[in-house]
Amino acid sequence: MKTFFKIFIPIALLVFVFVGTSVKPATAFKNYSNMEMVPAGEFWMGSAPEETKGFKEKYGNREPYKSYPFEKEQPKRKVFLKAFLIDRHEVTNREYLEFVAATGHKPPVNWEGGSPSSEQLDHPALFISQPEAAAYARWAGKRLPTEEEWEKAARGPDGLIFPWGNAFDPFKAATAESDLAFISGALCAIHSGNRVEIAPGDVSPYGVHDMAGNVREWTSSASQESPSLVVIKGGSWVDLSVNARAAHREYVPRDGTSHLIGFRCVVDADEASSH
Ligand SMILES: [Ca+2]
Repeated sequence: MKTFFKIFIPIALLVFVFVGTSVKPATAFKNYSNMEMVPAGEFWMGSAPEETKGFKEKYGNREPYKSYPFEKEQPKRKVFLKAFLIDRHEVTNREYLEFVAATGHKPPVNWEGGSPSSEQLDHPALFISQPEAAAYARWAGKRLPTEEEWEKAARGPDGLIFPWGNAFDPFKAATAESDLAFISGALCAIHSGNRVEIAPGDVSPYGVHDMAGNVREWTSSASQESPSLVVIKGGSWVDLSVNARAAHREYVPRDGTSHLIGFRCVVDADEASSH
């Protein structure tokens, strides 16, 4: 019996140590270095009627804007948010690859052979559903932004229509109305979008890039009427300037994936400062 315990106890300890060390939370080393601070405070959310009037006149008679509910952006109202950090750019394939490698999560379908090409590394991660984007965010110690957080990060406290100001400028963001020389890379690579931060002027008052254009982005905000639908924000390189407005919103099925939808993450400022 004594011999049994002599052998059993060390083996049991070994098993305990092995199991104990292998069951780690599936969370990456928290890295907030590529994030920008959005301070606590009120911001102007939504649109005033006079701000949508021109866009409605210009686009309201053509598909797909005939049914776009401009009036649902109203009223323009003040909303208070706590301080948070937000990713400076859309999550890239390089960043998503770390998640896939660490967790075994399935890679996006535009990665041939299960890995992004070298050209895709600094382009936004695409073909990812909203729950998958949320899983990446949890792994990274972050979360998806609410619609309110996304909109504040895009337009600043004073309610700018676009991240850079109130007038559209085709040389600033990657949209369908942009300077062609500047989005031609995306036109040649329709499943990859543009390299993040390549649009020189698509920068918000908080230093956040690509919120008007490049690819649309998931939020954590669901539709009140249809919880399977969630809000996506921002335009893309195939969208017109009307979509590039910070107040623009669309509802899409949360389990859908698209070559036009990427995402970025946020973290509460007090949580980030505790690490
Ligand atoms: Ca974007």
